[in-house]
Amino acid sequence: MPLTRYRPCTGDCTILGMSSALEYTDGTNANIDSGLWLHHLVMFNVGPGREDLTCSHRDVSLPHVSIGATSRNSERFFASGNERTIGIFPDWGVTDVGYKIRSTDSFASLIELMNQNMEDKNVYLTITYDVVDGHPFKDDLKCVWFDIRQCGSSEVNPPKGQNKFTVDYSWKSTINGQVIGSIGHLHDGGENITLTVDGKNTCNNLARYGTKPEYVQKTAMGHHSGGALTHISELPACYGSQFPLKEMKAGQNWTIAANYDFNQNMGMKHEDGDWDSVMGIGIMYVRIKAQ
Ligand SMILES: [Cu+2]
Repeated sequence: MPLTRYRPCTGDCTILGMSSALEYTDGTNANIDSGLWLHHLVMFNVGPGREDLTCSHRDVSLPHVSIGATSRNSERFFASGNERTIGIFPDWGVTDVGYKIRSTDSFASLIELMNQNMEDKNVYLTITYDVVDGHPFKDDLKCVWFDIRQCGSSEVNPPKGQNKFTVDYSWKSTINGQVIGSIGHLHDGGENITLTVDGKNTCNNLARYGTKPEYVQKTAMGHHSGGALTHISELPACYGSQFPLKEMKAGQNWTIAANYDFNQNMGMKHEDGDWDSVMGIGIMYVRIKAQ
């Protein structure tokens, strides 16, 4: 479901952080324990000068087409799965840069929600911004989107008969900058996401399961009833000392690897017993120095 043409401010502003959630009409949390999933939210910024670096070499990029744009006039800058990662740059120790929104920008989103109940439910998708007016900082942030099915559906079918496997994607950098941190997205069964630069590891997002009660189902529900009851509840961001190699230079080779092991944590299953498709996404925020 695409949603287009909204923004957190009129005129210029700067985003310092973001998160997303689902709420019932009375403001309470709508989550897996009551059968409600924030399956995916992908946010795009559309406007002159916007470019999605990891897809702009493609004439057609599916996610961008889906919101009525292209990878040469829009860029993905935030996403959330049901783990509902909070990315707030000052919490990462970075207080002098943010993502600059211009008066010519507008936002669009791809949204997929899931209700495992037999009856309809009314919920709100919420997006929370930490935002300041204007452009108080000299530098800007660029978002670099890593994806095991890049410029496509983001979904990969697990290799038949394999419970343990890795899916990866590499990108040759076209920019110079400094990474301030990264967030990621995995599906159930995912162990971790690693990011490497020229073969050297620089981030390991370890998935945690069932660390909050709202991520544990009491009974199996709906069409995924063959799968697990305990789901990914946290995929912590990489920043600071957990992201040791911060320099991004044109020509470097950056790789994301999503490691899955259904023997450790069950994935989602179809009614026919096959594992559901999986994802591996890394969203890296890179400081671009003012000229
Ligand atoms: Cu997903």
